[in-house]
Amino acid sequence: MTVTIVGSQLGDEGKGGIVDVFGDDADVVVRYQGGDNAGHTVVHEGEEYKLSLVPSGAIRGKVNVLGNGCVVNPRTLFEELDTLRERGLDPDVRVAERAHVILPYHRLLDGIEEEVKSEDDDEIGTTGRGIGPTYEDKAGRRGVRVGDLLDPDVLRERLEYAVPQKRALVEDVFGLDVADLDDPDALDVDALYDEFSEYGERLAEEGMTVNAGSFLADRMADGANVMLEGAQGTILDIDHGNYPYVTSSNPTAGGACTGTGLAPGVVGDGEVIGIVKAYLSRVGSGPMPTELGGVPGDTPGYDGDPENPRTEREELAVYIRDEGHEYGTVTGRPRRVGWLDVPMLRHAARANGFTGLAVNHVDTLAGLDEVKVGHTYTLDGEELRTMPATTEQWGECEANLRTFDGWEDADWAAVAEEGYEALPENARTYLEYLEDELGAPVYAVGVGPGRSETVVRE
Ligand code: 2SA
Ligand code: MG
Repeated sequence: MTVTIVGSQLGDEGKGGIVDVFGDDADVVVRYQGGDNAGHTVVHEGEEYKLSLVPSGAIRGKVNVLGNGCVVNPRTLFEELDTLRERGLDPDVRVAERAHVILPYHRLLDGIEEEVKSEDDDEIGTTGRGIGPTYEDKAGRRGVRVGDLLDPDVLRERLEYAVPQKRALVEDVFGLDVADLDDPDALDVDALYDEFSEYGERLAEEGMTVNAGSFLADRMADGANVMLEGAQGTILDIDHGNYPYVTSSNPTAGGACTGTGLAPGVVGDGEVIGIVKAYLSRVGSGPMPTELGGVPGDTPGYDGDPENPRTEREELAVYIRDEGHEYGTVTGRPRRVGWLDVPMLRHAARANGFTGLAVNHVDTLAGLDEVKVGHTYTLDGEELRTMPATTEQWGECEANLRTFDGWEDADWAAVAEEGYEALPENARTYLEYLEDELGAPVYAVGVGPGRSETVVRE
């Protein structure tokens, strides 16, 4: 049996808390896409752990797999493993031999390209981890795979092919002098070979590499429950998201098959749980039809000065941002916030085939008189129930809002203890609207950051 956890919006939906709740039954936790761009905080037995690559199951004594759809930075991998070991844990993490390796030049190129685009204000706002350039090399058939690290001759051959191309790109296309770079070794075959063949030795010594598909199929044949943990979200999906403001992988449920080697029927036979934040937040660039405004520097006419009269919408945005702690984990920059975007969610429900929903941050909206959602869009005088295919069209969509009566604040831990029926009635009306629109039942409701603040529906 598999359970796939997918973000239905733009990342930061609170997947971690839900993984926590549903992960108990899992024997194996698998990531199927992305790399160390997936910062999550896990609280376990009173201890807080910050991870960006290693699946959260590592903290709970599960078997963890980084699937072939992932891009793996061995520096981050071993740093996170060493930190967990120093803290007394014994993480069991396997890495797919087919997964691609993030090399220092990928990070370098990620940074350079963002810098170049920012001159025209066109940057994506990437996490700078080299994710995009690594997937580019994968598609361009010039990547280095985890399995290649175990074979020094192959590793050298791959580097000798790729590195001169990267060097030419840096020097001839971007006009930079490699000697002036912070890390000139990022483009030095020998230095890369030395460092990365050592990672290969360590992977081999610790017996960490696997043929992911058969490893997982064998475990399932023995009765294991597998949790497939998506990172980022549907609207950041390279195919189904708002291109080009996307990550370079497939967070959607299809990625759980291609990124692990489990067949579509296997994943489709299990649960696919869509994680929804009860409103919308966004880091980085791109349209947001239900945006409330109020991010200093991003919102025309608002400079962040609290003395400045704000519009009511901006006030509300600032309120929700603070209540929901919507500030970037890494940079601390304020996230853009808006009302729930239901056409976006209908798109996500279709693309992923959600069998259930988990709705988070229901407590954040408590205390508001009214809660709104973008129910449909208007584009060129026509009403749309789902997202258009181009980001330009999406940017022209006007959200048609629907208003719900707000719900009062509550003792959320007590509500979680008591169960779904203990939620304020107006909150349940809101959740039931979502069930109807998305054609999937609400399995869980997040009413706070802790595990004890998740309402699990029986
Ligand atoms: P990249 O670095 O190439 O993946 O960046 C491309 C775009 O994808 C966005 N992006 C993210 N947005 C929100 N959350 C992200 N990660 C979460 C975190 C983890 C999660 O809390 O860090 O929710 O699973 C994430 N990763 C990438 C990025 O802002 C660019 O818009
Ligand atoms: Mg996050």
